[in-house]
Amino acid sequence: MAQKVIIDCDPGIDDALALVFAHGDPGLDVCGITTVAGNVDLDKTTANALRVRDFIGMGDVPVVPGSAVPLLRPGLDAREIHGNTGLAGARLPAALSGPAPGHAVDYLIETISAAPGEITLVAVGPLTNIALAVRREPALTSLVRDFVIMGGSAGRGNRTPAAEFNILADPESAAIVFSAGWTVTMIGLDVTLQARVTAAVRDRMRGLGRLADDLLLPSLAGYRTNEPAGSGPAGSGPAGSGAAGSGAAGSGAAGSGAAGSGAAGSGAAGPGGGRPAAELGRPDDLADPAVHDVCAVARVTRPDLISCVPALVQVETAGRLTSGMTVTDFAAPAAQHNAMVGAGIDVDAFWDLVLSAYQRVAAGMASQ
Ligand SMILES: [Ca+2]
Repeated sequence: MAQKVIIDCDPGIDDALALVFAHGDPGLDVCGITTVAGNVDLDKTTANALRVRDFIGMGDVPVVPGSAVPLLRPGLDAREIHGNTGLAGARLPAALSGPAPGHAVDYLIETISAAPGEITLVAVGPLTNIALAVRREPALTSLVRDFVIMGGSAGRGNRTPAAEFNILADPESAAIVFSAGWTVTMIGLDVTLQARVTAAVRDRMRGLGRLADDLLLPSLAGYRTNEPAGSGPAGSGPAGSGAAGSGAAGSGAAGSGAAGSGAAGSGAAGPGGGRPAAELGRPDDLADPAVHDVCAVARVTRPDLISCVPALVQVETAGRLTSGMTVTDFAAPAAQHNAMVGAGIDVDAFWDLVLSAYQRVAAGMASQ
């Protein structure tokens, strides 16, 4: 039986590609989509989720808007990567209907509580909605079947040298989520930068009709041209992040022990093979973009494709240069582990899986 998932997202090009994948994969049953401010503002992430939903024929899956701003900090977006609309290049018609009533946090609590142990929650944007949900209903951590995020990195970041965008955008929420008492499956840059859209992958997308011509290919092209040259020495965001709200949180959550983690992180490449450890955290490159969020959804339906290593992950909220860093300690005692950290991915099998899901979606669209 297909696994029920709720996808909390901030579309965003790779979010859109992840929604299409989730819809097309026979192992997944998308029962809801919640939105959060992230790549672009909440109105746009919600509108984009609705447009993608209707374009690919996901029926009446509810799209429920959530948090418009991070817990403590001013909003941080990624328009330079995803375009001003959030779906640069895509040519999607207007949505057929509006968002569902209510707030994402209520929806998450109500829906997950109504089906204990059945629903896997996949969060592929900043973790604001999830933090609010577990604060309001702490039992949520034991009511989900599983909890998977795209975010973080055991190595280096992409938006800053230390931090990945989803975590950097709302580090206090991420700190709450990682210390909530559940196991977070963290599919971060260590995995996602391995699964790139090469020219060969794009070739395999051709022939998928409107799905490819109006969404997949043009948005990937927009994504590529909008990608910052973040690999330069200065990195991209010189951490306007750090200053903002750091002292405020008193988020004892993050705690102390950063010790030793850096070193361990780089050693963890092993399990899935893949690139040498030194390359795992390298920033996105211009030629072959990564599709981060798709990897997190793939882990839900095919856990065998993405290997994970248990660890203690703590989120830096007070760092001057390292705010939003997911400090990953693979050497922590097992009793302290709060995460399964993605390390390796079978790239060929991943693309076979994703492209066959896209084929299913394209066939469904063609028959309408
Ligand atoms: Ca996202």
